[in-house]
Amino acid sequence: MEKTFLMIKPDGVQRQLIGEIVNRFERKGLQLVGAKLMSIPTNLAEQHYGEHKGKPFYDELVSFITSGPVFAMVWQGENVVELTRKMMGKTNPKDAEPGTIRGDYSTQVSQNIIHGSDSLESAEREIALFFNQNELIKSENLINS
Ligand code: DAT
Ligand code: MG
Repeated sequence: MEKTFLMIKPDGVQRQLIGEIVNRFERKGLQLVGAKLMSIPTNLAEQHYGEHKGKPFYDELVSFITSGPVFAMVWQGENVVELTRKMMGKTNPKDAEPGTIRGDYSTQVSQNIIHGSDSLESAEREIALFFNQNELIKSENLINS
């Protein structure tokens, strides 16, 4: 079954939106298979956002994502990468539709509440960066899979 990496960023944690956001994915019928509240060390932030190194917003991005606790999660479901990107909304909350997470809770691209993997390849890479295999629930141990 397909998996993706989702992370509530420091702004979302600080604004106490963890429950609200988790609720959306649960109601949709996706399966949570790993989660932790954590602080991101700078070297992990740099690996996670490596594709953006050299861009004008890179330094701000790394300092923002390390500025406070994040809620890192792995979710599983059919077509979960594309589906959760849709539920998150466009990168810039100004372009994100109402009803999406970014569309509903954010106004600024630099504080857009949530990260989600954008492809199967990045999902695999990001899950491995943030979680050990033994921190994830195996499919055979899920009741409704
Ligand atoms: P996404 O998070 O939708 O995958 P991305 O990978 O292009 O978007 O960028 C990663 C993060 O970087 C994004 O969530 C917010 C920040 N960012 C992107 N473009 C930006 C910009 N033009 N100015 C400031 N921050 C930006
Ligand atoms: Mg991205």
